Amino acid sequence: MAQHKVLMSFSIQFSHAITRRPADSITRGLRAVDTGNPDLALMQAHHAAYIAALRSTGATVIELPPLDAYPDSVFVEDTALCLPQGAVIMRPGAPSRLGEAAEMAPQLRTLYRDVVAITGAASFIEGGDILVTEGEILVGRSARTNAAGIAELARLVAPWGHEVREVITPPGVLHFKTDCSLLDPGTVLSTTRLSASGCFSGYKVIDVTEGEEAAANTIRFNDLVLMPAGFPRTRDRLDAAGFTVREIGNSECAKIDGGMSCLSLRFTPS
Ligand code: CIR
Repeated sequence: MAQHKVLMSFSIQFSHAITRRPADSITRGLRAVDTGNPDLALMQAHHAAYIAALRSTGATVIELPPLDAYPDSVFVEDTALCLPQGAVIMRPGAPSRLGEAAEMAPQLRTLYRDVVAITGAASFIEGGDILVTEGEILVGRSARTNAAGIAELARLVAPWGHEVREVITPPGVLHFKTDCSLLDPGTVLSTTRLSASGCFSGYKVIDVTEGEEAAANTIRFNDLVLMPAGFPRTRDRLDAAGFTVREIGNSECAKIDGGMSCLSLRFTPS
C-alpha cells in the first residue's frame, strides 16, 4: 500500500548492511534457556537467505568473516548504532561480547566520517536495546544496558540532533527489540507485554498475536519486512496492514536468543 512507501526515511531506508558469518563456536552462544545447540549448516543456510533478502532491495551487504573467539559475533547489531550522521560503537553488557565492538569499529571507520564510542567504564549498552524511529531513539534498560550507557549515548548523539528516550525492557526479556520493531516511520510491531507499558504512545501499534511473541523482532529494510518464519497469525496481520513480508528461517538463531534485527547493522553512511 502506498502509505508504506515513504520517501527518504532514515529509519526504514538504507543503502548498506553489515553482517558477519556465524562461526563454528556458535554452539557456545549465550542463551537464557538451553534448548540445544544451533546447527551451523542450517544457520548458514538461513543466514544466506537473510542476506539475499537484504540484497534484493538493492542494498550493498558487506559480509564479514567469522570470528571464532566470539561465539555470538554473528549478532552484529549489538556492536554499534548507525545513524545518518555517524556511528556509535557500543559497550556490550555481556562480558564475553565486549571485544566484538572493537572488531566492528575499523569497518565503520571505512564507511563513516564520524565514528564515536561509548567508553565509560561503568557504561554498558547493546544495539539490541535501541529502536531508532524517525523522531527519537528509544533505549530499553535491560540486563545488558544500564542508565550510564544510555546517558552516554544521549550525550554522543545530541550534537547530531537526536533525542534519546529511556524506556524499560520487560523483565526476563533479553533486549528491548526482542519484543518490538519499527514497521514504518510511525508504526511499531510489539508484544502486548511491551506495548501495555505505554512506551509507544503516539505511534500506531500492531501487536503480535498471543503465543507468537517471538515474531516481534522483525526488520523493516527498504520495501521489505523480514520476519522469522513460523508465525502465521502475525504474518496475516502484517499482510493485512499492507506490508511486503519475507519470512526467513530463524530456528537456529532462536536457540541462542537471536532474531532478525540482531543479524545486521543497517545504515546509509555519511
Ligand atoms: C546474546 O545473548 O547476546 C546472544 N546470544 C543473542 C543476541 C541477540 N541480539 C539482539 O537481539 N540484538
